[in-house]
Amino acid sequence: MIKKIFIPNRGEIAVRIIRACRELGIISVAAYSQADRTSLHVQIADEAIEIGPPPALESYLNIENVVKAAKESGADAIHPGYGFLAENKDFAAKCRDNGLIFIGPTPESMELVGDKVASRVTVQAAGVPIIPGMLTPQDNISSIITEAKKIGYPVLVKASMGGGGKGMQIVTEECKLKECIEASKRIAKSAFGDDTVYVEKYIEKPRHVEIQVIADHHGNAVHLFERECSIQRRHQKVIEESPSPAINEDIRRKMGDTAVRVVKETGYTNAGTVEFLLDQNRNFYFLEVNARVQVEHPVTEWVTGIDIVKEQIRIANGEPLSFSQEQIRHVGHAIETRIYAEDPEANFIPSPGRISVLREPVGPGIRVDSGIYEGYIVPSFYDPILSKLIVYDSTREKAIERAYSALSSYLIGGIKTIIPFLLNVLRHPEFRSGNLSTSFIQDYQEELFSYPEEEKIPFAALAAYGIYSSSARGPNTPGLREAGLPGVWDTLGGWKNTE
Ligand code: MV4
Repeated sequence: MIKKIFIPNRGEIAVRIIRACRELGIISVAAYSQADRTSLHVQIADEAIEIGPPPALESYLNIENVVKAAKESGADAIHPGYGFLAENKDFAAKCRDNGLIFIGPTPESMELVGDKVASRVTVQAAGVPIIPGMLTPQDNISSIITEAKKIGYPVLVKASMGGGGKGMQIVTEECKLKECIEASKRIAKSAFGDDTVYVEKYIEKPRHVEIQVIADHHGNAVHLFERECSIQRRHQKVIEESPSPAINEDIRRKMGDTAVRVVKETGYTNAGTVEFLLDQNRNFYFLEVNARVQVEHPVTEWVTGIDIVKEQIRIANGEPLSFSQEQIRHVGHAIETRIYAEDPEANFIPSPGRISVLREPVGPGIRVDSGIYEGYIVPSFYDPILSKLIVYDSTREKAIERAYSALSSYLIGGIKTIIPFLLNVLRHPEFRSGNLSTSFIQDYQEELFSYPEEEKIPFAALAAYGIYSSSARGPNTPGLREAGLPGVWDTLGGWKNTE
């Protein structure tokens, strides 16, 4: 029985895991780098252990330091969260070798699904639809040219070890293929140390639709329906939702069943995500498996009522799934907007610094998974995600309105965030009509990257609020109300007071 969980992660996901531990009566141990000594997850965990200097390679990514600290803490399990070591098979193996339960898949299944070529061969053999193209990469250029002719243009050249689209080259005619292959090889060699490439049919304006799956160690595997994740900027998701406006019950069932087949064929256990591309004719193609809990898991939790992190812990405890496929329903609509500390008016450069004012939205159908607090200093060493706003309502239209309203009242002062950009997406007519694709942001960048002056909360109001909010200035600072003035919050909407 797991009694203490070590969490070598940070920010909102560490806070999220700590909350699940608390609800299960399990002691949580926060691992933190020297840069995170004052972070929220360190403050709310039952215990905390420093694991190294600020650079991730010397702390959150340092397998020796993490395993050593986990053993010293007396933990019997490790929840890796997402990012850092979450999909590192050597780390998962090291945990097992040191008698620590890794809350995630086995190292063997992690290795299989982590190898994009091997996993494509495995799932194709099981009848899972993959993108038409080369099943296994060939090294000589002439075989790639022959294959491209068979596939038919446009084709896409991809790096075998690629991730996040690095090295991808769209080729519309044969005369361009050779130079594109060479370009892709150069990029792949420098980025991944491996210049193996392959070619497949280019799917124009696809949607990214993924299926949440979860499997125990007793042969049970289920899916928790889909998430639409097409709103991405440079392969970074910014808005996710469930259900997808693009699929009906028939496609939902087929994609879900296919995802479960992938899980069973690869021997995958615990929570994972099977990614698909959906083309404009609603055909879906297997992309890859993400062997971790995803940033966007809360949208699935809301429409199914299932706590995915708790279920992960139960499975790691050797328990069977708490539900059968027949018992899982999806009701309503959930939308997640990721709040990044980036300046959308300066090409999304990171915006670290002190949060002088924080008012997180509250109200019916509003969840904020947050890793920040008023007065917190956002460090510059790590991924700039601050929090996630997840809203729920009975229909997509209502959920969009709720997301827009909640986001409009989400106040983070002292640093820049992408909230103005997210508001632009939420009010864009093509988003509201559900016409999404992975090129959405690129297609509408003119409108999405423009920020009308009249819509900005005047800095004076923020500064005034900074005076007003006692937590930012000490208990005796006169507030606006005490001075007989309407507080900025009297005029802008409902907030939870973080004091
Ligand atoms: C594709 C594609 C179109 N056709 N493959 C991008 C990174 C990796 N996840 C796979 N990606 C794509 N593969 C074919 N044959 C378009 C993309 C793609 C994409 C996919 C999912 C989410 C966002 C994307 C953004 C750009 C391109």
